[in-house]
Amino acid sequence: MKKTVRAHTNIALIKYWGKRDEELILPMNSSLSLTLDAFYTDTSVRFDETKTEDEFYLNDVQQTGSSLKKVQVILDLVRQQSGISHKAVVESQNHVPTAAGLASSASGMAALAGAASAAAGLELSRKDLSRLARRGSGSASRSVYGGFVEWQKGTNDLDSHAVPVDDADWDIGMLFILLNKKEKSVSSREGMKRTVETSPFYPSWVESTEQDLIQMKDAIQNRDFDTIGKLTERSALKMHATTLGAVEPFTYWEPDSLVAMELVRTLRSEGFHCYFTMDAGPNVKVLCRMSEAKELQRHLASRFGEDHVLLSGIGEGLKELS
Ligand code: FM0
Repeated sequence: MKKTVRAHTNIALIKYWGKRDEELILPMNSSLSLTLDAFYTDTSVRFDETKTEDEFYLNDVQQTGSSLKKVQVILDLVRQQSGISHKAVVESQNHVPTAAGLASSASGMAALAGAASAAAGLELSRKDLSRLARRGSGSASRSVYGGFVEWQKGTNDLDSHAVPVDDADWDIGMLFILLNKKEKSVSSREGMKRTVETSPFYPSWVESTEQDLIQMKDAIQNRDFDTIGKLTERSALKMHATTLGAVEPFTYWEPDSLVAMELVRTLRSEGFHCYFTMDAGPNVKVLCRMSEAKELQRHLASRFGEDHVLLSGIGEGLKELS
């Protein structure tokens, strides 16, 4: 049985940064994200008794090495849970603009968890899909749901999963300023590990994030956009601050990242409702009001170029396509 599932990417407003268990992918802190409709992954899986090895095709190109290994983490868990021993054929189409340099592991691993479990005949709850996606990539646990989503760090494998917070269907969008398509030099996996192990700033990150998350959920409940925005910027800046204290120190910022953040501040002083965030790369994402997004996009594009500023609305959770 071949199953195809679509998952959208998500961007964290309160970041996940650091693991307490690397194999189970249990995080040090809970996080909260927004699922977006512009970027997504469609993945098909079938278990095939005639195959002697797992095969993984990404945008029609067969993958080997670490890319295949990450997929096999999920396939092996699904085989364990279902009792199926056959190898699998996995075909993924990433609908992320090729030059974007945006992480696709969140949508990729969520779509894979959905398709592999369905192809094996497992009828997993959303909670168990989130737990399964988490084992592929922490951020993928959140792409199971649409809108605002919290990944509760939990106490163990069973209770560390995402929960829906709000459908975000109230004048919210996100702009992506694409600055660089180069491979990141420090992956998020390696970067967070180094930070946990060596940065003296890390304990304050964990401690203060707990408060930020409580305030964020309050602000979402009150639909208080500016408080959501301020907390979003604060979480991103604090996360990036921890990397400067690591040994060896590193940063994902590039000169243009600073230019973009400053432009967002300037536009805000001119009356726009806009707030930046950044992940494990130089691109800057801008939380904004959908009603102001087109105009903001024009301002940002006049500095960074039309092809470099993309707009997204709010996305939905995992969806079985066939
Ligand atoms: O998304 O090692 O999920 O909360 O994007 O695969 O569990 O790729 F900015 C960093 C995402 C980290 C913040 O890390 O790591 C966020 C980040 P994995 P991910």
